[in-house]
Amino acid sequence: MQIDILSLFPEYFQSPFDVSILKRACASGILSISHVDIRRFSKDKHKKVDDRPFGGGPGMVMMPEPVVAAIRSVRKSGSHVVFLSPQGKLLTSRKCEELATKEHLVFLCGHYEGIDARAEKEVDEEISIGDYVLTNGCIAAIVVIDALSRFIPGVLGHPDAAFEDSFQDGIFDGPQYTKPIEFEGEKVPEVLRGGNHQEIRNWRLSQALQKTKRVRPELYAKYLLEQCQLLAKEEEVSSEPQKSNG
Ligand code: 4G0
Repeated sequence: MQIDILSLFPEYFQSPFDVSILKRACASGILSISHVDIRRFSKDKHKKVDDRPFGGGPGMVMMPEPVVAAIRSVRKSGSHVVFLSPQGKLLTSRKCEELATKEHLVFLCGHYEGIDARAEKEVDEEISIGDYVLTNGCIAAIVVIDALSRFIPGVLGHPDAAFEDSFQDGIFDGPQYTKPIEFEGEKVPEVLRGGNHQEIRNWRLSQALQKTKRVRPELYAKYLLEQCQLLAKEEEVSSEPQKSNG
């Protein structure tokens, strides 16, 4: 996958892609990340890229010319342009899965109070990583790229790993344990050491449901609803009259 990151601070992106899993993905060529400094596209002699909002208000707004020119400098047919903004659609695991199938992603990282509304015609999708404001969109872009990379084939060691993790089925994972068997008086639960895989699955599911219910009641409710709908569907299928050939 080719990724172009358009920002005012290319230096933000050095270390996150130079360690561990993302470093390997870049080195192997699965991921190819380039940086574009939006300031390069300023026509102003002082390389200005922002100005005060018409009508008044706090902060500065990014001017449309450099933003649009930066996007057009990398856009080709099949490009998908994502604008990171607290006013975008909330990022989900499903969205990451979908983004991971694109051939060319362009991330626009805004600064200040966002971008001139007329630059938004070059944007395909506005995404938020959560309901809070950051000083600029660079960290949001790093979050989205990290989360979607896990769904690109070859990035994780095991091809199913991303799909087996937390959130793919809408609830948390169960608690994990490794060595030692006893730590500060607390033992690894007996069931995990017993080797009965059905029992282990059931225990993990029950633990996961308890924690999800406690920490994220709305996720828990959604999960229960989906399970009910699945059951109802199975019921429908198994009670259908058999088709005859005559
Ligand atoms: C656009 C993303 C960009 C508009 C970017 C701010 C949080 C997120 C920015 C604004 C960001 C997020 C209207 C303040 C830059 N902050 N939650 N900051 N406004 O994904």
